[in-house]
Amino acid sequence: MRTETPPLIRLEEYRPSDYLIDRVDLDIRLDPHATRIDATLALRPNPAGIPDAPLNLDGDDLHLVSVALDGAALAADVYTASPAGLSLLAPPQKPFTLRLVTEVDPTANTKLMGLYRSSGVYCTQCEADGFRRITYFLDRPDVMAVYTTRIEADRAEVPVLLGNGNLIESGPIGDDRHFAVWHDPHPKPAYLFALVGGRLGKAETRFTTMEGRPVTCAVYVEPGKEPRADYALDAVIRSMAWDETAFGRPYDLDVFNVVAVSDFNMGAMENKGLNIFNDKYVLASPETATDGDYAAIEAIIAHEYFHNWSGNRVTCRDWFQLCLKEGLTVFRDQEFSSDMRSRPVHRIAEVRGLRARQFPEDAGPLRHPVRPRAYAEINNFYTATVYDKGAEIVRMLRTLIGAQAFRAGMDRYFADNDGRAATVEDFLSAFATVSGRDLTAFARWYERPGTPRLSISGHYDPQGARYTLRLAQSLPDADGQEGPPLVIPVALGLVGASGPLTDATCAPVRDGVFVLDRPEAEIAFEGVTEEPVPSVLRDFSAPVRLDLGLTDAQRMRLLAHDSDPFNRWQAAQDVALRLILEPDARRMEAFAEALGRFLDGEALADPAFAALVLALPSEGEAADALPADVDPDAIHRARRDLRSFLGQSLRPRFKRIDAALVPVAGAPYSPDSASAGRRSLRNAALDLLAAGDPEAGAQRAAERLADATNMTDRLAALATLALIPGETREAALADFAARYADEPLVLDKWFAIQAQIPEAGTLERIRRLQAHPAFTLTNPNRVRALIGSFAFGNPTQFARADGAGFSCVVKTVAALDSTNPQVAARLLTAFGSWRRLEKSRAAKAAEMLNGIKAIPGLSRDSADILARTLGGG
Ligand code: B3K
Ligand code: ZN
Repeated sequence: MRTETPPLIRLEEYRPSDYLIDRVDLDIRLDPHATRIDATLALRPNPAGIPDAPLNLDGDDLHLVSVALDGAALAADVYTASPAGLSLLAPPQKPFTLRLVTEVDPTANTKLMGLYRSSGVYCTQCEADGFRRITYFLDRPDVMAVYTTRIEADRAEVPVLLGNGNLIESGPIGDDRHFAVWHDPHPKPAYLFALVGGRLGKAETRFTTMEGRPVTCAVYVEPGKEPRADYALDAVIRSMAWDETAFGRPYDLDVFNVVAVSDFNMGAMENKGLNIFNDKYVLASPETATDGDYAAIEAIIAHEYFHNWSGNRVTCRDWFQLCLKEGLTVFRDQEFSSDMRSRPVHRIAEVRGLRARQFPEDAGPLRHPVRPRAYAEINNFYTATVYDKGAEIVRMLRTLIGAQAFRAGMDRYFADNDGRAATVEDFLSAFATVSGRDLTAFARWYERPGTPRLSISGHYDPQGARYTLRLAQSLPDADGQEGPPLVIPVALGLVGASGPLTDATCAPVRDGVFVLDRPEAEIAFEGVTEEPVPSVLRDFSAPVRLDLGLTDAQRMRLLAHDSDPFNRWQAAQDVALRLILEPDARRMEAFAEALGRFLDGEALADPAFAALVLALPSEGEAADALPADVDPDAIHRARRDLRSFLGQSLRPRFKRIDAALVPVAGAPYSPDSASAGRRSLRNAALDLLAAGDPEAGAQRAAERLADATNMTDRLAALATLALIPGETREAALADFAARYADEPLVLDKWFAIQAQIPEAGTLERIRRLQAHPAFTLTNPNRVRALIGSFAFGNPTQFARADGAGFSCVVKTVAALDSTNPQVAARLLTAFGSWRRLEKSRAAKAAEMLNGIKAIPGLSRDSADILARTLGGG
């Protein structure tokens, strides 16, 4: 059997469901191997559907025990049932109930979709289509029901029973068993259903909403780890307060529960009132979590909480509208984090993420519009494009119509669509209504794949004191033809020799923003008394690639004098990127001098920002900037040489920074962004010093490792040391493993650091690590830590010229595909840029990919990624 290209589901074929489900009553008896689900569904024909149509319920790997219609067992000739579905051939054309009893084995569920067990804890994951692995259902987001869930279990094995909504009843059954009944009054699609049962400890607090509703908030974790839940719990409270102030959105149940589990396919899930999290994004202590982990926990707690309105109260009509909840919710969590931390620093981090993940996706065979038009496997569309470019579209919308109209539009969207399953059109129409704008052309951002190019050239006329900018946009379609223009908000300004030229005026530029809605435009600034440097796309006002042919000197003027922090950072990045792609000794020296001046001037005033300026563009970003024939080794060498040069020539500065930022002895660790910023600058200095002088660097990093009082500094030192081959490194790695042998999340970091070492020996190291007793394919975090970090974070070794790196990843995909296809398919996306590699590497990649094609019974998840990766241009 050869892998077939899976069939496509298309947006244009959307039809309302022929039947609706108003109420779902579940009675679930938890058992490790035979959990019984007794489901009563209150159904009725949908007036918007086709009358007399058969009722086709979805199923996936289900075992049917019994089925009854309005209380009577069904005759065998009126329905068909299989593990993949149940159909009633002639259902009643009036409201009716269907009672379905199914049985599932949560322990055998390795896909981690539907009901499964993670370290003995029962939990569920239903998005996108996991509910059909629990009972037969109309498993589509536009079928919304009110759920009541009774859960029963052995009291000793499963002391905690959690469901969606509010707890309405609970109690013992005999000596050994107990039950809990949860009722969720808010109609919801099946993908938001959840239950949890297990032995869990909790951290708990109360919050009173702006409407005066008292809410009990709890974070449930493995017993003994309760103190590590405090930061997540605090983030819950801050998220609740922020959504009230920033968007006027209060919480709407009496309880809000978060549960951390250790086997989870992604980051977290926004089930109504019962968010389930990968424990990586909940558990934090200074000894085990880095500043980055704290920031991610805060962001993801916020993200899932914000879904309560953007996703749950207003959900998606179909999965094509996924960006409606994901893009919007990413935008909301970004705003939250920006308010909690430094806004410019956070914006830079967002854009780095977008460029690292979304730009390459948009330039490769897996590219798709933010609202895809067709999919074979929806779980493969939880992508950087849907999430991060989706968020950029919302951000552009706010820039275009202004913050006030944006807020009014959001209010309108929530009011008009509350309790409904909405579309992108519903979203845009709310903003069109409140702003009076026609957003038809703007909507093209949702439809057109690819990253637009924005080319800018400037001309200065000293006599007329006029500066003219020509802007042109380009985004060819698949056939190479230029498509209809996008609406691009371009934030810009002019910068003189000693600062922004505030007297220059340009009529079409309002509030610092020019809206480019044609293929090209020319704008003129008047009153320009000196030759300026244009600062374009301030704050990264649109997700485009910018061609702005500035000289290094002009860019260094922006670094020194622009009022926009984003473009100050961008200017240094642009110079560094060019130095990686076209190394040049003289320009390197000039860059080091400019960086030196920058560091002398203000490194210590905003350490987090300074650390970002020192973080050179990644190897991936350099590869992404090349048209084709990417040689990862050449990029790596050039970047290493640049780092080494900067480390040597700025050595006294880095030593000063290092000394100035020594933590106060005995001061307790705090994850706040100012403290984190100081650590990040000091660790960046350490890293560049080591790049300049590896021998001394290894020594210094080993000392830092020994002195570190928190995981941030310890891991940074280990990462620095990991780049310097030798005994010191190996000893440090061994120490680290011994010290954290009982800390799975820290061991993940240990696996990940080693997987990213850019040396030929890494593949052999990975083989050894695969045989390490702590390595397992059943835990997604572990697989991502070792194999994911290698595939996505080690460009030279993954794309080794001999193909052995590709082979290692492909073998893992093959080994994992039948047990956990979602994680396997995600690993496979590491091949997304294979066509852009130089020819011999590309040939190896193609050979490996074609090899997987022959695997019998390859999952739809992997087959879909494979077909698109090999097929698309
Ligand atoms: N909505 C979930 C992601 C579900 C992924 C399904 N394959 C988490 C989030 O984005 O908030
Ligand atoms: Zn989300």
